Amino acid sequence: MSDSVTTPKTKVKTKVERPRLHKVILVNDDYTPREFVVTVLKAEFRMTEDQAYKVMLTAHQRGVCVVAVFTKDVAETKATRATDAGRAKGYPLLFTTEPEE
Ligand code: TYC
Repeated sequence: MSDSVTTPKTKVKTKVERPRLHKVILVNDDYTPREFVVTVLKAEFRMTEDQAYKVMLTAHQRGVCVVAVFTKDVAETKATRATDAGRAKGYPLLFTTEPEE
């Protein structure tokens, strides 16, 4: 055995990043009653009446409104549950998700 010293060819660089957060977006439609949208926002996103009303109104006026941000799994679960709550009543209410920049 020789006494040769070897230099590692690769460097291990540890990189820890926060998981990207995902936005839950409320999409406006012409059929879901305003009050029902508010009820769903309060139930699924733990909003107060005031907060829920403002989000509903923003979506109503602008077409969409960001409801909140969560990790991917939580955002997708909440968006699905909230959309299903509308579907159960026959409404086209829609919540989508998208990654934050
Ligand atoms: N535009 C609906 C109405 O006039 C109310 C509404 C608001 C529906 C926001 C969906 O995301 C929504 N009854």
